[in-house]
Amino acid sequence: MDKKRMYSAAQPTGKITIGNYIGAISNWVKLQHEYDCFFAIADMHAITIKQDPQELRRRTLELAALYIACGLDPEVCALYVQSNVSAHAELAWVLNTLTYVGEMERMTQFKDKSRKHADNINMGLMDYPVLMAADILLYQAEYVPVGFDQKQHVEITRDIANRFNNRYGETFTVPTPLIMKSGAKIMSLQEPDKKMSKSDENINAWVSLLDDRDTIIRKFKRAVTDSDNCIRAGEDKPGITNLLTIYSVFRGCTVEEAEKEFAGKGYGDFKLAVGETVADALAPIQAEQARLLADKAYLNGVLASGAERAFKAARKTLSKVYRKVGFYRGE
Ligand code: AQP
Repeated sequence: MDKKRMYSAAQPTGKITIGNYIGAISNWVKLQHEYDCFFAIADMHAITIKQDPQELRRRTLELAALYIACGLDPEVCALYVQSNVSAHAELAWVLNTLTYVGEMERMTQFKDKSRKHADNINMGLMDYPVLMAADILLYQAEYVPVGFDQKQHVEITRDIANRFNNRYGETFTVPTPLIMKSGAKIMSLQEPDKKMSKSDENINAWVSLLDDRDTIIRKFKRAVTDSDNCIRAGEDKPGITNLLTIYSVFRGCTVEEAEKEFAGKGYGDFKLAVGETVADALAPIQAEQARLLADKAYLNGVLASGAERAFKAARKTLSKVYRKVGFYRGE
């Protein structure tokens, strides 16, 4: 039986954090053999915020190397750069005509980013969810593994897909967001009621996959917790809960097991252990990324064949869409 399709992506903006890793990339690695996977580097989404062109190019290649270093196998899944497959932009245009301005204005990420980038509330920022809908629907993906923050965007993708299918006949698979029970929302180390975000200006709020050992340990030592000195998870303890979640993912245990391991210990020892565990787990990923970046020809080859595979799948959907909406293709 054919494998079910899966699509996901991350933006080459800033430094990929352990939030992106836990909420998204590490799950892609686990699921890659079970599904027919397309994983993109979302550079077209990235430019909805001002980017330095040279940096964007550099970060795109770095993210490709990081995907592979984290365990994605380019022989198994299609790894490619979003802008290399023009069908993403083409389908987004059609889907724009089925999307209402009011819906886009209500999107949480749009509201957050408009506040953060008040000097650059561009159409692309508002249209971000429609481009994301195009990304997903092009591949007829059944599942989209994302962190909690992207759930709303997958839901609007479902609405747009249903709207298209109702108006023009069955065309798109309606996708389901795949959100893991644990780790779908890793919180800021400085404000544990806020999502960890790679564009957070406070560098102590996030840990990058590429931070060195000392930096990682220092950031965890500074993590904001609470004053009752009891290591347990709970809604009343967002800081400690976040650290327990991070520890359990990198240690490969459950949160309950982590709670038992640290029962009776102080916060200082606990934070140090979290920092050391994360640093130990990231060291081989960092070494592998550096090794891959030294072989640009290999990375270019991976991205070219990934784009070719993506293009083939995308073209099929786009032709169908163009036919359904009535675009003249020569008769
Ligand atoms: N804190 C998080 N916890 C769990 N998952 C997360 N993701 C992001 N932050 C967390 C998931 O990572 C994937 C890729 O995210 P993205 O690159 O598309 O950007 P984003 O969701 O906007 O993440 P950031 O880090 O907050 O980026 P910036 O600061 O550039 O906006 C997605 O699946 C996301 O859910």
